[in-house]
Amino acid sequence: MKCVAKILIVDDMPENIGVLFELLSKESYEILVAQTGESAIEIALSEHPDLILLDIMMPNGIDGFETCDRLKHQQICQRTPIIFMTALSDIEDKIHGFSLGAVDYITKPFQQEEVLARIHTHLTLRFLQQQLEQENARLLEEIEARKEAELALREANRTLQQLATLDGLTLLANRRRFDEYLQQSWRQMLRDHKPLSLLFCDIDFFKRYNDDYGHVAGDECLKQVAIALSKAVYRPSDLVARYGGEEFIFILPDTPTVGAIHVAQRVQDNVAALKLAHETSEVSQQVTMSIGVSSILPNGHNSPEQLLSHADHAVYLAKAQGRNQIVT
Ligand code: GH3
Ligand code: MG
Ligand code: MG
Ligand code: MG
Repeated sequence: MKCVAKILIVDDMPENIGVLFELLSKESYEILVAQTGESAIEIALSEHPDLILLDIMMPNGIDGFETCDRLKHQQICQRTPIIFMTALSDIEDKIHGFSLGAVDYITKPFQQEEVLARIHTHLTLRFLQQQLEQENARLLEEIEARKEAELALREANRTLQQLATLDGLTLLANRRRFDEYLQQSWRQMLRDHKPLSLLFCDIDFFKRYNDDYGHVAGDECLKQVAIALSKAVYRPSDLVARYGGEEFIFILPDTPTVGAIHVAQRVQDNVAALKLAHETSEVSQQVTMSIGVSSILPNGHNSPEQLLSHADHAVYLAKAQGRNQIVT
């Protein structure tokens, strides 16, 4: 609660102002005065009184009703309590006064104690209302801040989740993401009655590459191969993952064997285009890959594990038959 309330007395008669001034001064209110409606509005807008005592009949300019109406249409005065103090005692005038937004209506001649009591009541109500308004605004701000924090947290969680599905070296999908996506694609192809293909790609003689060029060069080679592999697919539904050390795997939903072989050929072309020297490879003097292709039409009797083991077996055959080749 404010220490000193500011009260604006509006009356055309100096003697009326004098009486009220004396009465209110005793209560140590801060007092402002105006003798016309127009000057009352001006003072109210610049001084923001906590309460206004408003005469109605003022011959020089607008009357109290008009003054009240104009004040209530100003944003800053909208909630300022206005008490009419007037000789007009007709019930119609009282009703009109309240309808314009006044909180009280006191007729002259008035009882001093009653005026003070009413002023005190309305000031208290107004201050309580202000406190509630402030608390409300504070709570709204707090809710906004919480909403923002929640959004940031969700965003951070999403980023974390994405990171948890990536391979740290190549930034391809990792094994975990591969496992998830294989199950998901399997279910989708089962529903759609569409074929699902896998490419299992393994770098030839990569152990020797590491031995010859060092582990750091080996890592660099894996990164470049990963980029070449990503460029071999175009569909958003295709996934390239790092399966393990120098092994990569493609999940190709809605793709039959022929389509999968096409992708495998692009993989070999893209890796060949890297022209990465590999002097001790028995295949060529560059980095090459052996690729196992497997396709399946998911139904109730087969499984993703079968598809995977077929691809694995196909790579094994590719290795056995001389490497740098595609086997289905
Ligand atoms: P093959 O042609 O039969 O596939 O022979 P390989 O040497 O490629 O196969 P093997 O499985 O014997 O060896 C794989 C090698 O890949 C072992 C390791 O030196 C290398 N390797 C696996 N993971 C990484 C890695 O993260 N970084 C590096 N630099 N090398 C890796
Ligand atoms: Mg008057
Ligand atoms: Mg291997
Ligand atoms: Mg290998």
